[in-house]
Amino acid sequence: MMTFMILSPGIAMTTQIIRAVCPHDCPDTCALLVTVKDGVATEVKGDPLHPTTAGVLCTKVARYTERTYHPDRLLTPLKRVGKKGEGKFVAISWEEAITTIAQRLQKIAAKNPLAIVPYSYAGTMGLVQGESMAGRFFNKLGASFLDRTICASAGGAGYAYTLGDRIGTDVEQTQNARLIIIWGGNPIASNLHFWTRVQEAKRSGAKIIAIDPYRSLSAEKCHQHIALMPGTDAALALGMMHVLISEDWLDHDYVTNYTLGFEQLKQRMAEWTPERVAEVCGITSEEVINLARDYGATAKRGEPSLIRMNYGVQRVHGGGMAVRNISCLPALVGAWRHAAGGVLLSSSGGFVKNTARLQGTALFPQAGAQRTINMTTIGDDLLRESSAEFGPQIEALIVYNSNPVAIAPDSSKVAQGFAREDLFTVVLEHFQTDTADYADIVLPATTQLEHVDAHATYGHRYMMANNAAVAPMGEAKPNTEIFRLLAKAMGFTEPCFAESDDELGAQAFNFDHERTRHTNWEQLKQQGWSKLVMPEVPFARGQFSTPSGRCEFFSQQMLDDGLDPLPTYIPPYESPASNPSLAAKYPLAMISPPARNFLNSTFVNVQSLRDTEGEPHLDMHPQDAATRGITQGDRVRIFNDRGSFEAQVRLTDKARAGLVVGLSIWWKKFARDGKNVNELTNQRTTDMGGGPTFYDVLVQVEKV
Ligand SMILES: Nc1nc2c(c(=O)[nH]1)N[C@H]1C(S)=C(S)[C@@H](COP(=O)(O)OP(=O)(O)OC[C@H]3O[C@@H](n4cnc5c(=O)[nH]c(N)nc54)[C@H](O)[C@@H]3O)O[C@H]1N2
Ligand SMILES: Nc1nc2c(c(=O)[nH]1)N[C@H]1C(S)=C(S)[C@@H](COP(=O)(O)OP(=O)(O)OC[C@H]3O[C@@H](n4cnc5c(=O)[nH]c(N)nc54)[C@H](O)[C@@H]3O)O[C@H]1N2
Ligand code: SF4
Ligand SMILES: [Mo]
Repeated sequence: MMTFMILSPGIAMTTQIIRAVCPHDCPDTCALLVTVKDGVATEVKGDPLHPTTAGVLCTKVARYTERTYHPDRLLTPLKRVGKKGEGKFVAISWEEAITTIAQRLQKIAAKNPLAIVPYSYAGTMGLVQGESMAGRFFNKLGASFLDRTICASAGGAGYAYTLGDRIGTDVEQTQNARLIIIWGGNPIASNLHFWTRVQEAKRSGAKIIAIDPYRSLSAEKCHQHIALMPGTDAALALGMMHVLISEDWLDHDYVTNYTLGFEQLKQRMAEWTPERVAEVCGITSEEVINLARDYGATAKRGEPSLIRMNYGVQRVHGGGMAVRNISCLPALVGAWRHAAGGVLLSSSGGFVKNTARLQGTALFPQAGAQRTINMTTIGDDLLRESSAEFGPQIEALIVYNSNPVAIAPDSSKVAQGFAREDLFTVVLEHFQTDTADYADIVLPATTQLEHVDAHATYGHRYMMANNAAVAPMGEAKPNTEIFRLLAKAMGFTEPCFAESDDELGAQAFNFDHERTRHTNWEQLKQQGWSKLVMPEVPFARGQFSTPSGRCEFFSQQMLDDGLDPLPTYIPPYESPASNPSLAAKYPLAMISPPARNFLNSTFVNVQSLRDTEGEPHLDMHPQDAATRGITQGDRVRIFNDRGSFEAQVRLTDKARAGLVVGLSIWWKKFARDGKNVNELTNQRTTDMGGGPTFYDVLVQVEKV
């Protein structure tokens, strides 16, 4: 922290620069420098010295002070006075809020604590304001566990079966790759600092290929764009493997020494001819063959190829298998021999955390029954009665760091669940979101500028520390403090409930490991960030953290878990090929990837950012529009058996024929019809990991 006095005529102002971290669910986890003048944050900038941030922030966070000092910030606890969902509240004191909540939870817990469910995700990715004190509270209570699947669990499972921990190519190597495949990601919107390095690679001659059903902002700027149908990536990877094997682009030495099950893979791949794959994916067989040849030839030249695999491939029935199949590719051609070669899905597996201590795992009652609720199916689960199979009906839901009424699939079910009069709902928030409208009690939480935190990330390899820059706004409190107060009111006396945020920050990472030993919490707070000490080329000699230590083309664990042990293709639940009768009614596939100026549903209420996005849009191919009598700018209704929402049509061949795209995630209350795209998405889960299938949806579109 740097403090200096600036003397302007007549007034002495203190100006401080505070080291902070962007808390949002974004792989870049930027290092921030916050300028504070007389206790007010006046500017948020990227740290120029942090290698991956390099002084640049996205437009959303460059305007962070607009969010922190937003006139709609929640500044006092609120009690609902209107109907659920109506949004009518009155201010109450913290004392009344905490007492009301504690009494209600005590009553429910006395019958069965499993009827109480936490609901949280990555509104902040901080390890302190995420699941530290909250985890302790729910563990001590003996509440239901929440399976936090809404984003990355399908791919996490597919990656783990194949390669082990979520460790991949270091993003700081990107510019050295000679071939970069951006597979199911739109980095200009959602991984900006990776994209900067892609541009650098491009300038020095690298070939850049995007694989995406939609010509996204990023796909548009690549040398090649392969626009396959959603949910068919696993098949494309099988086709690539077929060509790599049949045309012998293999690194035989790498395959022999560092992989498992090549002979079985070879047999299986014989079935996946480029013609068959082309048919499944809705592309040409030349596209399949040439992609494999580009990939194989890069390796044969001794050059690194990098696959940046992202979330677009995971949000479908076979999302886990897609990640698994793609993860097999680098080992076949030996791409892992290069620092800039391989695949980057997530870097999160590199961090050494003290999760059990931080979250108080040992506090869970020894004799207590356990139950896990999958956050993806919260709609159905809120509507379930008690049963032997399900356990007790959900009676209380404590929501923090998430906005389920807007972001969870099959939204009308979610809203119906939240509207249950007998459900007790508490929402910890910065703003009166769609979810907060359904709360019995709303509690005002602090933002990143107002609290302490420690951050791991999924896009780079730096541990990060966030110092509080300013005092809490109004009566807002950090999540940790709110759970501390609740713990006290519930009579939890363990010393861990008294630990300060700084103590929690100090516990977040295990600093007694070869990756972390070079630093400690005090240093991290002063310096802001510190890189994990890890091999530059992690898998040059295998050393995968799978049971065999190899890249597992054949996985016994998958067989044991009831899955196909070899790479295969699992079709979408909803596609013309997999469900022709459904497609007769709803012929168009719909995807809803993030809009550039929003972060999931965060920032939708920041006027300047919302103005840039305009209103909810649907991108539609001119052919699909013509057959429906739809013209540019028309208001349309998008619908299926689960629900409908309205949007303004943009005719564009960015959406391939047969596909519509609704960039997301809008707050329902900012849409003219009070609805968003999740009215149409479904609660069915992925092949592995229990993840959501947001991009596995058939719809019909009509002019309003
Ligand atoms: N600006 C911004 N940044 C964000 C977010 C945000 O909301 N806004 N969200 C954050 C979060 S939570 C996450 S998880 C990440 C997401 O990170 P990414 O997955 O990198 O980002 P997206 O922008 O979602 O890109 C997904 C792309 O996949 C495409 N896609 C959809 N279905 C398929 C498919 O079946 N196959 C293939 N190959 N592609 C498909 C979409 O058209 C889209 O262009 O981004 C994070 N960063
Ligand atoms: N249709 C469709 N739906 C999707 C997706 C999609 O691509 N399409 N993407 C999915 C993905 S990848 C994800 S990750 C989820 C994201 O879903 P969520 O994790 O729910 O993310 P957000 O919508 O950003 O909501 C986070 C909320 O946390 C609040 N918050 C932030 N910091 C704090 C804090 O310190 N304390 C408290 N109490 N609150 C805080 C913010 O104000 C915000 O309202 O959405 C999923 N939903
Ligand atoms: S949202 Fe992502 S790119 Fe933007 S400042 Fe945060 S970490 Fe950086
Ligand atoms: Mo996500």
